[in-house]
Amino acid sequence: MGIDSSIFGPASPGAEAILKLFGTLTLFSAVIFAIVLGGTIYSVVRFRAKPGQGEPRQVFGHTRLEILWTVAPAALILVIGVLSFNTLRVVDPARNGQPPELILTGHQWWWEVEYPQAGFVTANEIHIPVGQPVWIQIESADVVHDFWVPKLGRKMDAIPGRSNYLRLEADTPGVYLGACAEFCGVQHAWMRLRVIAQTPAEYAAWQQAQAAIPPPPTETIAVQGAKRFQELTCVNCHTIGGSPAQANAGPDLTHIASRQTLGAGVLENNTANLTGWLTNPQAVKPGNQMPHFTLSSADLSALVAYLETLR
Ligand code: HEC
Ligand SMILES: [Cu+2]
Repeated sequence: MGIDSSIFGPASPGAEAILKLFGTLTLFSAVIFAIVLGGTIYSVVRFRAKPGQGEPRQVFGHTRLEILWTVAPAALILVIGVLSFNTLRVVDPARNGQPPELILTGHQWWWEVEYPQAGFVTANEIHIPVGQPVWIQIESADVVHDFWVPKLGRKMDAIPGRSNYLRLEADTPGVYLGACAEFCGVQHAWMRLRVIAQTPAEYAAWQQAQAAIPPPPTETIAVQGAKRFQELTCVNCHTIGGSPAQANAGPDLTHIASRQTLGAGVLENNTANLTGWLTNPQAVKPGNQMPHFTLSSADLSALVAYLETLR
């Protein structure tokens, strides 16, 4: 899972603008630091008290110096202000009523991802077309969360009862790691997400696959798993398209097998880890909102077989 997520490798115009501003301001600070430290060292050495020397000459008020140390910082702040506003124009442009491509809702401790136009819901994984800015609407189902994908730019809070918008864009195809950046409870650290930037053709194919209802299972064990899913309490919290399960206290599982991770990034999505999750989600991600059911081993393998058909 070692995906590079460093702000020093920006992959969007917004992230590039932020890094550039950061570099310039660090340079300013370094110069000021050198001037102050250099002046201090010079004064300490040059004006050190010598034996037999009395009190040094006292100076009260120096108009020229006072003007200088008022005007210089004010000019510096003005320059920083102009640079910052220019950066803001890039990272936070006006939306002008454009509809969001997707609606992202923070839950303790996972992300619900809805594509309203294409008409489907997924979790912990955002797909976008590469090189095309998309607007995302950011919501919260419970407490304040914060969406942050360091390589793709600025952060944006997810606040209950308030819609925030962010323009998301990636310059190159790839997987970008993101995380909740506002402490939101015990599993805040495992509230990650991935942004997957694809070519427009791949993106369209992905959308089409996600919007489709997966075919009913045919293998006996998977058929049994589908039945047990409806009989157990799973249906009270999860949605599976084309089945009676239509709840959203937990992630939508319609295409769970097509996703890269389980538990908002805590596990790579594969058979062993899916089995481990269903065996005891509380051991994998302590305190998360899915209870430990102590499933029989027959139920466990049937459920895993079924969920793995949901591609
Ligand atoms: C009380 C609500 C609740 C019930 C009941 C429940 N789950 Fe969950 N489930 C959740 C929540 C919440 C998560 C997300 C946990 C997290 O990542 O923090 C989850 C996550 C999952 C995941 C991982 C999905 C992903 O995208 O990460 C699977 C698979 C899953 N549940 C299957 C089941 C099955 C099978 C059952 C029935 C045996 C079940 N769940 C019952 C709430 C529930
Ligand atoms: Cu959080």
